[in-house]
Amino acid sequence: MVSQNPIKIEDDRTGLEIQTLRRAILDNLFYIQGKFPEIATKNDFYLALAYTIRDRLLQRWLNTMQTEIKNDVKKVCYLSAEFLVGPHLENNLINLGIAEKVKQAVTESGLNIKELIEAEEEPGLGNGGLGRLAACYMDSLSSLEVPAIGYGIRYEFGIFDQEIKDGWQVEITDKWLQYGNPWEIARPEASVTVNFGGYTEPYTDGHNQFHVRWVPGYVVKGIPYDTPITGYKVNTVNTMRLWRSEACESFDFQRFNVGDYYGAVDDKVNSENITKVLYPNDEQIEGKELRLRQQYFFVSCSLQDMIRIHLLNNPNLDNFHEQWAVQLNDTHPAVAVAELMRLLVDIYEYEWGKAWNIVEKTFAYTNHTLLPEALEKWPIEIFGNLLPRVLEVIYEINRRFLDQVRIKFPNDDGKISTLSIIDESGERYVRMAHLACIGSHHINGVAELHSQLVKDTILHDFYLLWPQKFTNVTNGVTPRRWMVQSNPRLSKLITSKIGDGWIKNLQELKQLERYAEDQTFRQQWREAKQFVKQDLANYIQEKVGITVNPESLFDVQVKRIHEYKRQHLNVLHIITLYKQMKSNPNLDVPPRTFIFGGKAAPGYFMAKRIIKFITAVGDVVNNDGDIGDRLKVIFLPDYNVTFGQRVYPAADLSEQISTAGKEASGTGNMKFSMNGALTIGTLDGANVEIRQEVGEENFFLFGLTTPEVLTLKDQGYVPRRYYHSIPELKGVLDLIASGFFSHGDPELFRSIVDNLLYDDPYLLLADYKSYIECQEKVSQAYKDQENWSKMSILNVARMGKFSSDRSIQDYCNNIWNTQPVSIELKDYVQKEA
Ligand code: NBX
Repeated sequence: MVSQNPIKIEDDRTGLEIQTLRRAILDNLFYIQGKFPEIATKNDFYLALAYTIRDRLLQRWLNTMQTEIKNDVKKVCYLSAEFLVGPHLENNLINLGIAEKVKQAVTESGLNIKELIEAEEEPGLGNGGLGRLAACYMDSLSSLEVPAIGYGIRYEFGIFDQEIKDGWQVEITDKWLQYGNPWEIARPEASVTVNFGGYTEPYTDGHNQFHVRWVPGYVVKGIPYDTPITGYKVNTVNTMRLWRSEACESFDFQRFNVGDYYGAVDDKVNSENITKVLYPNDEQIEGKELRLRQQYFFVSCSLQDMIRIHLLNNPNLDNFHEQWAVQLNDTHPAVAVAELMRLLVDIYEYEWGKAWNIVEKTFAYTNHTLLPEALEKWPIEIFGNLLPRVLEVIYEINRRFLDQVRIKFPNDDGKISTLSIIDESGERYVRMAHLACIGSHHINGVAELHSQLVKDTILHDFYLLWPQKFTNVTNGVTPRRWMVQSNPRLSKLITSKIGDGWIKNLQELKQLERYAEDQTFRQQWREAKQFVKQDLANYIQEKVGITVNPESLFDVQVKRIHEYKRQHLNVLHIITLYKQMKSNPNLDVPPRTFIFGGKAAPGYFMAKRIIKFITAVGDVVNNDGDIGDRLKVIFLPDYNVTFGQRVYPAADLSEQISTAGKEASGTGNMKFSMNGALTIGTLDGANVEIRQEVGEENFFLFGLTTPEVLTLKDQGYVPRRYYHSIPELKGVLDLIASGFFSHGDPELFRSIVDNLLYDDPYLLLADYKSYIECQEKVSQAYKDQENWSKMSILNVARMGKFSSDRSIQDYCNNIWNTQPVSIELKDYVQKEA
């Protein structure tokens, strides 16, 4: 090969001069989109700009990959079935530190940067908190220069788009890829194959060694698609590597040759189905075989990929655990424990004990839920038919594990049955959390309270066995996306006082505390809030055609719709307030706008009915002339990352009202508070720690504590007692039951009312009084705007702990034992032939 000019980090192609940027946008429009500006669509311009930005991060990206492979440093692998990354363009502009220049170039080209940013379709590759957490962690890993790969699934259809028709949720297919994805690069050369079905058979090799061979029923190909994850103002650009499934040609051809054309096509369809669609259930398992296929597919692809990369620099896999820290994001990838054993023992011919030693030191497991209905378990039948060899490996892991249990707890059959990977209490199941615990060196919950409950309840017997494995890492969120990007006004105001160090080190926000006493600053603080509230009011007008008062208290609850999150408790308060206003027109409370957003799992009856309940109450309240703009109830359809960026900054009040002990952590709670909203919340999940940090006087606390919830349930909870003893509550429930919010139809919300009166598993009625009283305090407090601003400033000033940078630092120090590596930028020079 001949020597060539180097590919420079910046040159006439990739430079950052305004003219160079303008030329690049035009070039990409022409050479990639094949369009002149005259006929280009908004999406064409967006793509042209996106490619322009991608070109400007490629050197950093490739240098990061090369450094990590060459230096053979320990890498973090975040294994997650979901990555809810949100739109890339603006985030990359901010992280690369080129937002201003690019804006200028775009504007001078006669384009509107805001419009182009908004043209990006967000990749909805997750359900909610768990998937979004993975995205915040990827941002922090890069920003902290920790070598990392995020491995997951490239769903062709992500979380459904939500429309509201006649007040009900309607699901629409999410076609995020239809106009092209400029951020990903396919790497078909790094494809791998994954076995499914078939049977196993023993054999002895040439050295008389006994082995097992898996003869698969069919084989699927996994193709990696890489997306760059930039860090904030560092050279590190890590990779998110998502797998797409495809049929293996070789298998097609076998059938093709015998004339079974449709059979061959069938294989293709079945193989490609694996990564077709994200399961839209959160906190509710669906024991569908296809879901297990998804899990095993991406786990096997990812482990094979790690092994391939490892063997580029190492003679064997003996030191695999010294080079890779693999984090299991909940149990969705827990089959990795058995799969790595299988690869080591069957393919690389490791002796079992030696292989297990590697496996145990490789994995760590994060638990995200205590809800029994969310704990993954697979019927043995399904598991064994789909993954016969993996099930054998699990049996052997279990056999050896139970021998250990017998030593620790002699003659205790109870312990055997509670700890076993196999649930044998009825139909037999594989318990994925047990596999994850046994195969991991650390197990963590996602907030202090949650980690304690993990030890006390669902994994109690594992805790007795291995107390040293258990730890806590409180969740965090990235201040780049959730402050700098979503709330530029507030961010600039903060920076004008304390400099911009807080963006990398969120604890520096502490310096804001003294400005809480500064009247001029408080005024500026309110102006920043008012600006985004007006913006949201305009958006509401445009989206749902309702005029809201931008001066009213914006009371916001956005999150997945779930009974344990108690959106319907919020509605009980709205109805209470409505009734009070109707009977006392002069009631002295500040006007409020209640804003809801969130998707319900398509098969979750109660969640869907709660959406209808919210919109129905809104229909009555919003159209009541006596009420005017003192009370509005808005359900904004299609809550997603993009909409989150709009709503968190505009909130005055953040609703974090789950039943104590049910929300593992919550992360929306953090996003609100770091944007200056005050929280009304229970002592649940990370609320406990947020309140600790911001100070109890700056947090609206209500409701039962976790021990009180448990005691009340133990004693036999009778919700009707509350109904009969609290006249206000009775009035509210009777009004709903009368059909007042359903055009006289008492049936529509009967399921909600009856559920509350006769079961109320999430204790709404028990917490009602305390919630209403607390809301009255909120109303009183809002009247004193000066003091409200002080509380708001103190909230932001004290949120340093909840940066995902702190969480990632905790993982690095206490679980992964990994170090940052700074990336040196080098022009790429081709070697002489
Ligand atoms: O994970 C959430 C918890 O509910 C939150 O409290 C927590 O803050 C967050 C991050 O730790 N869990 C969650 O979002 N789960 C899912 O989305 C989910 C998705 C699929 C599934 C089960 C749960 N099969």
